[in-house]
Amino acid sequence: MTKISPNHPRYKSLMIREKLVEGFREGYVVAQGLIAHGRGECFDYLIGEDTIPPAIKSIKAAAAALLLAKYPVISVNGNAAALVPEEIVKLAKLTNAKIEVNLFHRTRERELKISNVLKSYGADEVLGIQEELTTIPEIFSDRRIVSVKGIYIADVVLVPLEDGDRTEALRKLGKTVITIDLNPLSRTSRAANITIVDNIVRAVPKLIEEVNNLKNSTPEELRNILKGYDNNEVLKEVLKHILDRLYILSKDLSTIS
Ligand code: PTJ
Repeated sequence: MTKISPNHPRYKSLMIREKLVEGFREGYVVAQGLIAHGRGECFDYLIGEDTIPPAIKSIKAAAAALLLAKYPVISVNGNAAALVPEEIVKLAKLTNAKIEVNLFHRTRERELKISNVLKSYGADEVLGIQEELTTIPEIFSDRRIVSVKGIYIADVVLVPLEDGDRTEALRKLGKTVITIDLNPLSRTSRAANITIVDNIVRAVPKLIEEVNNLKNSTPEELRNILKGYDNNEVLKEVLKHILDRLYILSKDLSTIS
């Protein structure tokens, strides 16, 4: 790992990159994942590299949906495994969710490596590896291959850093789809029921916190949170946040931290 001084002004961001590069060297992050992260970083700059108010609304709705779910599943790809493996395992335990490895660039070797990473952080079971698999319709990538014990029967699926195709297909199957995606304009962001526009490294710990806050709420209270949530409105708020921020910066660049 490259040695980065904690005094470097972009220390946090550089450390996130290092985790992905490490995953790439270990063979479970794909090169395309590094490019995808670069796109994410660009949007992170635009929102101000912080969890913004619309994302907090989405995190609350996501926590409510996970707590109400009968069969929640967290889908994990290479980038998610590199950036938040411990937090994914923690969130799964808290919400009784299954963890399933589901890859766009699917290889047996990567599946096994990702499963081992998650197990090293305490996951008891990782689906998508050796149990029976099936396919879901209308997806033109290997992401159509899902576990019959996981995504196939899930009612709520958390799919961080996803591609639009599968989000749309999962919605058509009647599932509630939660995503984490820094790009508020992506097809996934627009197709999901709940989109958390935030960096996965900030969003998952905050989601864990919110699940802990809400875990003693009644189903009625949780349903009310979901009733009051409108994903389109949230995405518009994100765009407005970016516009306002850029407007302020266009007047005075010194306000950037
Ligand atoms: O591990 P695999 O084989 O399943 O492949 C994973 C990648 C990420 C390569 C694959 O899913 C892919 O190509 O994804 P996309 O279509 O590039 O979409 C990734 C989305 O995640 C983009 O909209 C990015 O802006 C966003 N993104 C990237 N890094 C982060 C992020 N969102 C939140 N947090 C991040 N750190």
